[in-house]
Amino acid sequence: MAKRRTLLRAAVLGAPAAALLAKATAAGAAIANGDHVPALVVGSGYGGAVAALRLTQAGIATALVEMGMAWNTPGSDGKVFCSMLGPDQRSYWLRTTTDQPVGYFLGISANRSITRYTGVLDSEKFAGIRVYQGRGVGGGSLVNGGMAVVPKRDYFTQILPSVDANAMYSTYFPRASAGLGVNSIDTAWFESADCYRYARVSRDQARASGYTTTFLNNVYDFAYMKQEQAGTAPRSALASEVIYGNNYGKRSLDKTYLAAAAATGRLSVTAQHVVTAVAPAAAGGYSVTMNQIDTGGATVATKTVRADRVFLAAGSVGTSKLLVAMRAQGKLPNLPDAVGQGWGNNGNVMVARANHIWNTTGALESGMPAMGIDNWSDAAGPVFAEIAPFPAGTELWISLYLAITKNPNRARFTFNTSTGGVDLSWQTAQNQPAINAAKRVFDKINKAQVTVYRSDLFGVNKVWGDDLTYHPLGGCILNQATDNYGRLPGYPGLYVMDGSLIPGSTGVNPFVTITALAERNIEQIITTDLS
Ligand code: FAE
Repeated sequence: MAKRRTLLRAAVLGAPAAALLAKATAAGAAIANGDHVPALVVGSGYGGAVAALRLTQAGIATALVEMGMAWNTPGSDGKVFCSMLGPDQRSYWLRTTTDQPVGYFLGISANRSITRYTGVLDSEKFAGIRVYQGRGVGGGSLVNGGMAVVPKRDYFTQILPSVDANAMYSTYFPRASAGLGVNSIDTAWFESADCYRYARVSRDQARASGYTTTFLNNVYDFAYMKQEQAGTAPRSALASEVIYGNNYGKRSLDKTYLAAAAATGRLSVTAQHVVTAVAPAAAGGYSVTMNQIDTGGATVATKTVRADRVFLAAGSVGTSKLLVAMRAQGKLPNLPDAVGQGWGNNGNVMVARANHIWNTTGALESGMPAMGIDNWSDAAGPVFAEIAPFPAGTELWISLYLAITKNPNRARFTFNTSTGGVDLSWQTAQNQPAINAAKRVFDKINKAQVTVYRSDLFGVNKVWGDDLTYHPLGGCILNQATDNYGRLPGYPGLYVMDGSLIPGSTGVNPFVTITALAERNIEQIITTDLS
């Protein structure tokens, strides 16, 4: 335990640990066709990073395979990532136009042409929803807003009743927060900083309309942000950087869990490899097939390796799609029906309000949100609304929100025999409960403030951003599709580690829950299956 803490602290603070990750990711470390490894982790987001760290610390050589890029090499502009205001090929995963979550301005498309490239943000389109996901070594941590929110305990016990909440709140949430490098904003600084004027404006309006607001912890280094605001450090959060990556300041997983795993000397990281199949191997363990891709997305090699144990951490969508396809193709035929079911969007809906001309939100907006409106206790429509930035670099008189609601609707993944792909049954209309709940809050704020909705940002005359989610959850639910620790029944040594375990909703931004649950599960798995 002491060793674990030391490694994590070193990783959060240290550039040398990042260099070790670069070494673990170097071309020579990549997995080769025919390799036999003790443990293989598919995907390098929260679930994968926790698995990689705890397995390597337990002495197990671990191969991590990630479909996205390593994101450790600057482009011709000297930056690893592009900003929100100047999206280039680095922004999107294999698209020729951007697909911005707030895709319109004054009803006109704000998207632009880009070169097709394995960029860092995927907008994966299903019939009724666009699912935004990070692609690269670090998964969603590369692109997300860094908000590190522990779910409300009574809601956690509702969504995951088979999990001991005492253990979660006393051990695993604190462990996750420490490992992620979570920090709190200096509230006095918040009150004076130009870059949070937008949040103060929304807070004051919410409070004046009868709502409670709360500060949100983050993994972005707030001490660094202070330096950005003071003009003494290169800007990232204050240079409109978020969703396409942050060049500075953010403690993404490559700087925390993954760097600590690399520091053990037992981790290899193979980027730009898409896992396409997992099946029991005749010689024992699992045969894992993957396509190595170039930056245009074309397959340049196919590799098959054998792993004694496989930890699926490809995210809610990635893991669910892979398992549903493997069951349909007869490679993992005994997976239970529950695999592919129970998917939800964490009740996500976006909305914006137009402020009065005298109520400015400021030209400088930190890309990292620091405050939310907490109306979760409203039984008629619980809402936890993040006060989101709109960092356009100019005054726009806009208050933007990402509302997390308690939408009970769920969807399932099914294999499509004609396309060979996996479909998601979610229909846009299933998000109506989210709109209804958010509308209760924002109608009341608009009424009290004598303001109106913006109807030009999500389409023409469209108030609600209801066809997208940042928070895919479920598809392989704990204690239903897996046992109570993520083991897939009938397939010893095959585990699920990521957001697919969580039944469609956490009531808050999900990565702390995903990380803490992964910490709980991997501890049990190492103790009982690997010792
Ligand atoms: P995830 O982080 O998505 O990692 C899965 C990894 O697997 C990815 O790197 C994939 O590229 C990789 N992968 C998928 N399929 C394959 C395959 N077949 N072969 C190889 N690799 C594969 O999964 N959450 C918060 O709590 N706070 C926030 O502020 C926040 N803001 C967000 C903002 C944006 C723009 C987005 C997109 C998400 C945000 N989230 C936020 C959600 C959060 O990032 C997400 O819940 C977690 O990243 C999910 O973690 P997982 O480990 O499940």
